Amino acid sequence: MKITPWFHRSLFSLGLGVAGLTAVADPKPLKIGFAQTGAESAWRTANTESMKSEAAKRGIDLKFSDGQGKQENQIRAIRSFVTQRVDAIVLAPIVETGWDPVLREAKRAGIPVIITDRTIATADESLYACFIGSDFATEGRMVAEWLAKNTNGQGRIVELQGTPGSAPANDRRRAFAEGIAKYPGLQIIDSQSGDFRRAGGKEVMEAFLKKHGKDIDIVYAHNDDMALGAVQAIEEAGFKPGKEIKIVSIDAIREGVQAVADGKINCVVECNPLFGPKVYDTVARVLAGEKVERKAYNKDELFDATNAAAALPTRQY
Ligand code: GZL
Repeated sequence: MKITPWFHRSLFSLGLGVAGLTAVADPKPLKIGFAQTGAESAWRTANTESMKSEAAKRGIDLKFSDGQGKQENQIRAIRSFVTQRVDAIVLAPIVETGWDPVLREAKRAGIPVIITDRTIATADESLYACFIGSDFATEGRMVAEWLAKNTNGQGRIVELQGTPGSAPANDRRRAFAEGIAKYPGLQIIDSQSGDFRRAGGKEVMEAFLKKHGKDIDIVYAHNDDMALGAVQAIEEAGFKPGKEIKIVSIDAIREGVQAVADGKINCVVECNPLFGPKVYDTVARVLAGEKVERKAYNKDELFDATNAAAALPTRQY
């Protein structure tokens, strides 16, 4: 039976070394393996920065792996963390499915797993301790409601989807479609993945403009990087983004909120990436054997012309 590290550390921190009440060296730093999705967007960069800087602040020995957008790289990283006998594993899963076998290996090794950022689909809930991230379905609904209110329920929509198979792409697509279903005047006329990348958003928008031209009233982008790529494509095609073609998006990265203040994007719903502190607090509680909430959702707010400029000075990512 693996003695949980908290037991080691609390003894050391209380100065109760193996030989009883003797002065002992600092406890071994907590060793955490973090399998990050990749580096596809400004959101991801901010999330990585939050995880790395907070680990440094807390003296955590963070084993960081950049999955470079491939699930097999993340699975390989988790196996390596198990071999290194880390105290806990944090996974930001690029896609929803295919995790059970490697998470079973971590479970057999007695290493707790925290899922962050994107959810996974599994029948075996014991494979991970909890989820920390945003509620993508709520984000999709918030964008749909804003559109219904600000376009009196009329408009032909093209959709820039996120990474195929990822929870944010699946949930944002489904919830948005459900949200606009009540308004028959709001129709999605085309939908394609830009893989959450700025270049992807630009390329797909260029193709949409060639195919649909002036028939496009609205762009729904699953993240700001693709929305900003679409802004570029729309301007290069001679249209006015935010005016002739409305744009709504999710993430609320600084550049996205700035584009709202500049009138080029009409609405962004926040998806806060700065949850490093929350992750490490939760890891400590899990290692201490505490019961933690199964899903801990971050608070997300909406920015449009009424509040974007005022929000800019305090935006942290
Ligand atoms: C959402 C996150 C998504 C962001 C994108 O939590 O997984 O991936 O919306 C990022 O910007 O690439």
